[in-house]
Amino acid sequence: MILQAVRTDRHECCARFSALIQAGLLCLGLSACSDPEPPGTESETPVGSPPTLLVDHRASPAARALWTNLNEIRAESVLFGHQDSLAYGVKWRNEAERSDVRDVTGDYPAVFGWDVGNLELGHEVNLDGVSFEKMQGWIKTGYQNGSVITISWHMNHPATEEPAWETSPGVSAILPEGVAHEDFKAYLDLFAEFVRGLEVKSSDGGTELVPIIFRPWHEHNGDWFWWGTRHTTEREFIELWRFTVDYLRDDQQLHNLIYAFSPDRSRINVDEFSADYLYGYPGDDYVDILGLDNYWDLGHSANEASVEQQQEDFVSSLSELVKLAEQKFKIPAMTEGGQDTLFNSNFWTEQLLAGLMANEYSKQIAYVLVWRNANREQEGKDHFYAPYTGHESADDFIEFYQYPATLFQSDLPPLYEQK
Ligand code: BMA
Repeated sequence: MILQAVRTDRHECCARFSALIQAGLLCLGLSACSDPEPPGTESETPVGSPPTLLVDHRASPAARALWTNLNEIRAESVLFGHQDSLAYGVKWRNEAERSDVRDVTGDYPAVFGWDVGNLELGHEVNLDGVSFEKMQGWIKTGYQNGSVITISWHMNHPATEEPAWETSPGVSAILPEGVAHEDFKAYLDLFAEFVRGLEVKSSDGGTELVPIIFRPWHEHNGDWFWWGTRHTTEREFIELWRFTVDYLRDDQQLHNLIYAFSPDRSRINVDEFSADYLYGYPGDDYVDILGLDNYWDLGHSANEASVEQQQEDFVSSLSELVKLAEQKFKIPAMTEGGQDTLFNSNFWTEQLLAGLMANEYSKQIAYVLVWRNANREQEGKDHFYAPYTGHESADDFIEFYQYPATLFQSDLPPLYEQK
């Protein structure tokens, strides 16, 4: 039964899966294979268009191309990403076209991460002081130069306007029956307005919205955000995720979003990876990218395991993530992470690259995004994940940059064109 329900486009699209299909290993109990089309969407896909594999069956051609191309090139390469890269660095701010990554390597990241926390409060700058207007400009430039854009959201609570880290109340207040549901929808409306501002010229002479890998409600398996465990039940979390997707896709009609799910590694036992990883999983119809936030195995201050054990766990986490993603026809990615302040000067080759290149599975991770380089003067502390000029790990980072499999902006093939 299930085999009969497999849509042929899935076969055609992913040559990498065909060997498995021939071997009879696929589609045994995988819900992605049997998920029904939402009513009325299949017929709207123009004949001859690329196969639709995304949460949004009406995703824009550029968004579909991005997913398909990322899925293809991950076999050979891994894209390097950096949060807030163009907005500030450890020793600079408000300088056009600068990035600590570029200062060290001469190249920009292949993935630019941004966060829209505080957009919902009507602020002009995000929770880390980045102007939303400038962010829109950087997103467009990053896209026009061929890089990938991803957005996370440290959302204040709609009922209290308290920061993401203020854990009370949890999610129930903002679900459809909750007292703050309309406030929550108003937050999503502001996000939709921001996204609609990401309009660029398309190759056919019209306009289109920059494709965005949207990563809401991250690290929900931890207890540090109000949408996390202890403040929100698993059922509530799933409802929250599905509502968010349904609202942005169907009510707001945004068709440039690719949805990434990203639990935190610290709350996953690598020996029980799938079971722990899938806590709060909203279903294959609601997720395009299986992400993992991993600071834990890369020298997190609270991790008491030996360096060797952490590296072993790092490899396991990446490998298990890839296996799970491939079963589900999703793209695996390390959506956030790194080593705060880079105290190992060989971090890039000894830890990150060694982990990524460890085996045939870990090599299939599509991208890695390291977190932001806080401005030392403005924030009064050291909190950075990419090296800056003169930092002890800069030479090692150049080695990471030069390694053939790591892709930075100038290495990228056209990601937004369907082949
Ligand atoms: C955290 C830290 C905070 C920051 C937040 C949102 O990991 O970097 O300083 O405010 O992310 O970017």
